Amino acid sequence: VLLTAIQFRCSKCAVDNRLLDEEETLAGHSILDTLPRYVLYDVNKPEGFNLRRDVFIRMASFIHHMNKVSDYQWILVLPPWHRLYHWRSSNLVQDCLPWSLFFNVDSIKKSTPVVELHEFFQMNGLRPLDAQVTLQDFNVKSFEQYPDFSDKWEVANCKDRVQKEFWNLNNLTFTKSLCISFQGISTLLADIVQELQPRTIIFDHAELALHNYYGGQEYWMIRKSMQFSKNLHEIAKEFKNRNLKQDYLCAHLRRRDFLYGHPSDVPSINDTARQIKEKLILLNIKTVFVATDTSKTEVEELKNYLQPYQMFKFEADKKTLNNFLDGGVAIIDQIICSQANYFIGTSKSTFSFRIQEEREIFGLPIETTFNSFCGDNIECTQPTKWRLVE
Ligand code: GFB
Repeated sequence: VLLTAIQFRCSKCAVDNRLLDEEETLAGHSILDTLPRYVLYDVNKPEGFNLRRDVFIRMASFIHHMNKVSDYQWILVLPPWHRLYHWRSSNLVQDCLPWSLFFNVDSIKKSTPVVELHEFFQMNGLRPLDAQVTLQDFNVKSFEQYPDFSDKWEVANCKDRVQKEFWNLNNLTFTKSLCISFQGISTLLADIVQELQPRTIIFDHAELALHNYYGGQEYWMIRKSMQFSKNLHEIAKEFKNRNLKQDYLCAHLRRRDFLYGHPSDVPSINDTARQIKEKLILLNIKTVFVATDTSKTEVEELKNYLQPYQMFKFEADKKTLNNFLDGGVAIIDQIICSQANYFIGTSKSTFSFRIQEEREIFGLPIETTFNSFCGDNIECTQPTKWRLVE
């Protein structure tokens, strides 16, 4: 896995220069008609890792739909993880990372036909993609005047800049490029494919396509297949064996941009400690694991406030950070939180939502899972309980 990750850098993406011969025929049909077709996608740049995991589920649903309604076999190309805004270690190269660095791709493949981008290149060669579709909202003004929630799409003038180079790959080109105003669920993308008849297509701003049925059977089937990689599980296990042999509560404190993005959901450090202590007393637990994106100073401050309780935080050593990067360290935090006796997350954080889902998959009692911090002096509502559906 590591080797794949290290070898897989944008500049070195292995591209098979051999183009399939269009003229090659099989029983009168182009041989290309017998080959699988591919959907690639990308997401709005500033979006974080855990929203992107959700967009994958929507696109996987779409691929399932395509494989039901189309004569061709459709495969989803996993978009490489590329320079996310929240990955703050500036000394690390965090470009074009394969999913196998973070996920057990074999497990994903059991639920959905997917390939990594470099596998797609091996099959497609340098052939330009048949279509690039940039999804965009319908005009918001008209939406306010005439609220219209119907599913719809139409080819339109491009509102914003169209992405010329995905993931810094100048060898990924397109035969045609268009913008489509889109409102609806991800299976509606099938109508666009039906219209364009591409063999290969890339959707940009795939986050605009919504879930067919959020929290339904298909959602959970795909979600369950998104297991983290064995290497990351192993590191989390070692940390737990060393530090968390007893019952522990996990607190996910999302701070940084949430401090101004969602100020009423983020308590002060002092009040965070108060809310944690209240639970520790109630549950008779003595140990806290903290997952957070905040500064070392605030972590130390929290540790002091939490005394006499023991507080642990995962600190990656150099080797772990170099191998698994900021994304891997965040996942290790999530794994440890998903196995805690009790979890308190940050309201509205998709990082916390994904931990809650993982705990549902493990079948942990719901009262230990769907809890979040409240802002200072605010009586807040607790998170919606999205229960697993088999
Ligand atoms: O995952 P994410 O989409 O969750 O983005 P939100 C937050 C990122 O911050 C994570 C880091 O993917 C990590 O890289 N991070 C947050 C953490 N909490 C932790 C933690 O406990 N441990 C570690 N190691 N890293 C959304 C963003 O964030 O917030 C949107 O996706 C937007 O782009 C919005 O900024 C306001 O849902 O919390």
